[in-house]
Amino acid sequence: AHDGKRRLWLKDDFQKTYPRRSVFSHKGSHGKGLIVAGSEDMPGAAVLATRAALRAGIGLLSVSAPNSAKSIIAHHAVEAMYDPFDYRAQTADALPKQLSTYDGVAFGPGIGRAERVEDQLIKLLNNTDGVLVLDADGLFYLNQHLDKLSQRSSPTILTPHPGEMARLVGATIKDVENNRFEMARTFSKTYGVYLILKGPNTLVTAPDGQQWVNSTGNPALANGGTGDVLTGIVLAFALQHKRISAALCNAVYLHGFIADQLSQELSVQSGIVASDLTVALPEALGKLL
Ligand code: NPW
Ligand code: AMP
Ligand code: MG
Repeated sequence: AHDGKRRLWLKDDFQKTYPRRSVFSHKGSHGKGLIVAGSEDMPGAAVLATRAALRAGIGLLSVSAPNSAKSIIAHHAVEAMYDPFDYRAQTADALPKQLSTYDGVAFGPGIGRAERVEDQLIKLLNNTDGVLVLDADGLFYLNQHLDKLSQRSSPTILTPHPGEMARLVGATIKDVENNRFEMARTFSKTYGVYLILKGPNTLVTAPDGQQWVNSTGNPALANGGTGDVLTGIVLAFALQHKRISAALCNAVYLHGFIADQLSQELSVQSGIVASDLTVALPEALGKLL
């Protein structure tokens, strides 16, 4: 049921809220972000998130990845910088100073599920002053540390698919799918987070319980890496919009819209891969403005 606190997010909303650049702006004006992503087995997830954040207009981007992945990522995303600091290997006291130079951090795509990942998650939750985006393996250990979410004073954004959401709340995927509106609202309000519950008609929920349903996207997105692309767009938009909720609705809207444009042009819903989305982003954005 529509209770006045939930509505569709449409092209008109996108146009009204998308930030235009000032002629006096410089790279420092459009957000300084850090993406912690990738591992030896999954460098591609970091490539996708990185390329997406760059295409989504982030001002300055650094990437933290293990050395085994770094050169691969750098090859595919030359505009990013590569943080010499491997957050997986450093001690806790070294972390906050480094982190304070970023307006926002995205943590999780392709990092795997080693014990170090849980340690890093705790450090990020305790020490990040700016926007924090948690996705993929960055969500894996979060169900043990939900209490730390409420203690954060700056925006926290979670981007689970139904499988990840089920783990977060200790429910089955079926429960999530049958109760998505209520489950998302209760979760966001309880822990004070922005939640992007992915899937067809992705649902964005703000910490106050307001909800927006996305109207773009199609099964062309139903293959590996598209969520990693969304994470990059989410970070970049969160650092450029005035309101976080508009940033997230626009990120999800654009992500789906790119897929819709590509499937229309090619008359297919398969064979479009995640990296195609990053290449097609600027042209799709141009059609929305
Ligand atoms: P089932 O069994 O498949 O039907 P995981 P992941 C379920 C990285 N990647 N609706 C699913 O269900 C990511 O960044 C790297 C309902 C299963 O139970 C992560 O770091 C790539 N259920 C890592 O891989 C490209 C859904 O959730 C569970 C659902 C693991 O991420 C690929 C699977 O979730 C990938 O992005 C849905 N829409 N979606 C690369 N090129 O480097 C999923 N499920 O175990 O967290 O696995 O999402 O693949
Ligand atoms: P992930 O599972 O993290 O790779 O994220 C998958 C992305 O693709 C999310 O943004 C989903 O909303 C989107 N997606 C997956 N399947 C569909 C579908 N059938 N229709 C629309 N969007 C989808
Ligand atoms: Mg994912």
